[in-house]
Amino acid sequence: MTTAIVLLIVVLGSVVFNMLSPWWFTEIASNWGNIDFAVFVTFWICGVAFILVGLFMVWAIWKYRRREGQKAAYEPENKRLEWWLTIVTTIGVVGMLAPGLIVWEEYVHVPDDAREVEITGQQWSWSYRLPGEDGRLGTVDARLITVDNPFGMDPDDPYGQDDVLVERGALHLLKDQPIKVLLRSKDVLHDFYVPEFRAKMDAVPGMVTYMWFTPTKTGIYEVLCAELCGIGHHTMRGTVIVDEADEYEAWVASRPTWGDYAARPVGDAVAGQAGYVVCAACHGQQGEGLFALNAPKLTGQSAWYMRAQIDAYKRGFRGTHPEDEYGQQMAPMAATLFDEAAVENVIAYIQSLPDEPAPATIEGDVERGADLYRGCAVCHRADGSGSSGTFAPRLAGMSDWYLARQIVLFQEHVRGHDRKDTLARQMTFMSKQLHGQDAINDVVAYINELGRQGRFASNTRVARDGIAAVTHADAPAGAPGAERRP
Ligand code: HEC
Ligand code: HEC
Ligand SMILES: [Cu+2]
Repeated sequence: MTTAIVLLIVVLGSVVFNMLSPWWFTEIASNWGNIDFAVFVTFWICGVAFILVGLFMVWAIWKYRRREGQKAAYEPENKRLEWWLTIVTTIGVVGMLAPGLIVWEEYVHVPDDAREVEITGQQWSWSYRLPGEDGRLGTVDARLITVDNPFGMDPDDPYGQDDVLVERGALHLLKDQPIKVLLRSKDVLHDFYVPEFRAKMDAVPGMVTYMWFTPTKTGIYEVLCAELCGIGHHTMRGTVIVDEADEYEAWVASRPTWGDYAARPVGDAVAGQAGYVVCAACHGQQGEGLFALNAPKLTGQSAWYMRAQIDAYKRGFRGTHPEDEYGQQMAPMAATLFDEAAVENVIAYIQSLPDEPAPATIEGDVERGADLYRGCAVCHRADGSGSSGTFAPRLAGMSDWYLARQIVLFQEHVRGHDRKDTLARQMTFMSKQLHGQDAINDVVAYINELGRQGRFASNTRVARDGIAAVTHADAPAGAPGAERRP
């Protein structure tokens, strides 16, 4: 009797829960309404079967409960009942499979007017490549990937020159324009998924997979990775913005092409010295950082990271939030570096300055810090030297008070307030693993320890992990990419 009541509660409870539950599909923003339809059909068929079987079991347990003097009858065969069950189950299974097959047929046939976008997954971020005016993506090769050629573009392919490269930040798409997504992965399995678009597909290292969809609503959408891809998997978010034509065209025009990447001026330290005069007022004559002016040490920081941060200030990702007191001092300074050459020159000068570990000002429990730092090491490396592969900067030997303050800014969404600033938002997820100021001090104290030991080579030329660990300058003869750089 108790069993029957418990079963009845389970059946009715499940139905009520599904009707009242706040967890439901997000509002759809693509053409794939029929994917929703296929899911609904499955949901209803399973739901009805679940209720019928559940109630039948409740009824059978109650009706045929044990009674004095009553014996069970043994009836192994019942042709009529078996026919009946076979037909009903077949209808149910066909009902669930058929819509899926019809939708899949559509899903694998890309319409002729679709535009291509290439999306590359890597631990733990997304990057994007759009064909330029010629409408054709240039060839890429994983063996050509270096710090200066993060997409592995073939420098000899003329189709690649006008390809628009989006290494960090948001992907913009044009509303009502069918998109064919080509998916690549640099390391392990990932899966590109925007819940509002419904469509998703695995990115598999060594091959190019595809899917298509048409965005139908303007808006800002979050990209998820739908394939468990390592310790930072939950932080592998991205941003897709669906625009009307005007905004879309303006965005495409504002992003650098491979031609721009390849033609990026080489920094001239001598020219940069004059530009650095302004910076020295706050960051110190030797780039050592001035605590009194809240300006961190810059020497020893990698070029790609300083370039990205100056860009972040220029684009308003940093230094615009009302609570970003110190960032607001830096933002107008970034604006004085008015072109790429000015940026590259001043970075080259900073890199020519001596790199001494910054003095430790923060104390904490180093042992506990070492424990906490284990989660950080997957991106910032065990020695705190940073990695261009994960876009995580060098921490060891840098101004500790600045690092501690940045962690708080990440936690409070001051740094990373803009949804397009995807990498700062990734750090927000990580920063929340440090509960309380003590934890922050402990981990920073451990980072100080790494800096004091100076156990890593200076970071100015640290290349992408794993793949092609050479930059053009360091490449030994015959190394992949060594002689192929434009
Ligand atoms: C008015 C003082 C001031 C001047 C001048 C200044 N900065 Fe800064 N800079 C700051 C402050 C303060 C921060 C830290 C902001 C924060 O805490 O969020 C900063 C941060 C930075 C960062 C980010 C470092 C990191 O690890 O994220 C870079 C890069 C940088 N400055 C480069 C420069 C360069 C290059 C110049 C010269 C063109 C310059 N700064 C001039 C005050 C200044
Ligand atoms: C999933 C990769 C990842 C992990 C794990 C991670 N970080 Fe970061 N971290 C980043 C990225 C990417 C940035 C640069 C953000 C940007 O470009 O704005 C960053 C930036 C930072 C900065 C700012 C440095 C500067 O010069 O401005 C600090 C401080 C920091 N991380 C500390 C930590 C600590 C402490 C942990 C461990 C609790 C950690 N990170 C774990 C990816 C990561
Ligand atoms: Cu992933």
